[in-house]
Amino acid sequence: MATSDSYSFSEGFSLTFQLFGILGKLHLLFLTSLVLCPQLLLAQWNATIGAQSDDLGKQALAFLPNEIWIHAGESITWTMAANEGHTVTFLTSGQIRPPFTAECPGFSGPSASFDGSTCVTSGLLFQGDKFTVVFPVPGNFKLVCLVHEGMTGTIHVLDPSQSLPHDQAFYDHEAQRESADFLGVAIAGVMNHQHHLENSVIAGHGETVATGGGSDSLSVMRFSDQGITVHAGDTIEWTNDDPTTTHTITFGPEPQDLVDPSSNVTIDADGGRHGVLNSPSDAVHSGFIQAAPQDRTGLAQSPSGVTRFRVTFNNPGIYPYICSLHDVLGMKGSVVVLP
Ligand SMILES: [Cu+2]
Repeated sequence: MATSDSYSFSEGFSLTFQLFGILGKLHLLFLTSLVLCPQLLLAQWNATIGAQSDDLGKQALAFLPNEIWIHAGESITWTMAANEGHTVTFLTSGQIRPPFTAECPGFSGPSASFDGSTCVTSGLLFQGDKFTVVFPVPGNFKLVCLVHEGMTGTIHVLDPSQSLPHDQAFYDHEAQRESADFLGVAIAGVMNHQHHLENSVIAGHGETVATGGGSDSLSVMRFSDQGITVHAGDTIEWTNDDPTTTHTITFGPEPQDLVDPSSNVTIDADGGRHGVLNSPSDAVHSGFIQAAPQDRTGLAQSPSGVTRFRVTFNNPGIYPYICSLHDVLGMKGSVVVLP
């Protein structure tokens, strides 16, 4: 028994030794191949979507960063860092932009590969969600968010023989710097600066900026005067100052149709929408209040935006209201109507 045991031991030792030898050779082969063919070292890149203030009121509608250079065959993983929903979407060249609810017809999956021939989209992403896209062929690909029209970027996919201008640390730094720039904007000043008319409320404020890769916006998802006081018979005017983000002014329950105004809304001579409330139990919904999209030469111009909503309060009371799109981010207010 003892002899047999020692025989097995030495045999096992010898096998283990041989295994180490093979692994060592494989390791050396792997390292050699990396030196000769660096493209075998496929990088996995990371980027962030969105940034927000602690109170969720300031939302950076941005890919951070929005321009990345990678090698063909590599992938990028985007991670959501905001409560406002976004998509990671690559449309094909010239494709009509679909509504975010339609996504890319035929496409589904938690991860994707984009070579420019078939539309790819993440679907609506929220805080903490991730989406990875592999880019198998060289090309320059536009990145968009289907929810926010001014939120774009570019992915430059180079042949592996070409060198990349930046590393992951550079992109991490860019993302942090851009995010800090957005969230550092003093919104109280911005909102108050334009809040100069009596009985007027700014319903959201925004600023759009560009980089070499695309455009980003800061959206302030707040009403400038969250507790305004007026007298019976007065009219309050809400104005959306944001160039890209839509808001609503909604008294009473949220309607099924958020896009269109409720049937008790009329149109003023200047195009602003107008509702009348006789008691705090009445309901009225502005529909989407938003700026006109940017015009493009060679295409039909877009109609002027409906940027204003007015409500006349006939009787005293406390009238709470929300933006039905951004109430989850805290975009709420109330009107106190005195006799
Ligand atoms: Cu809103």
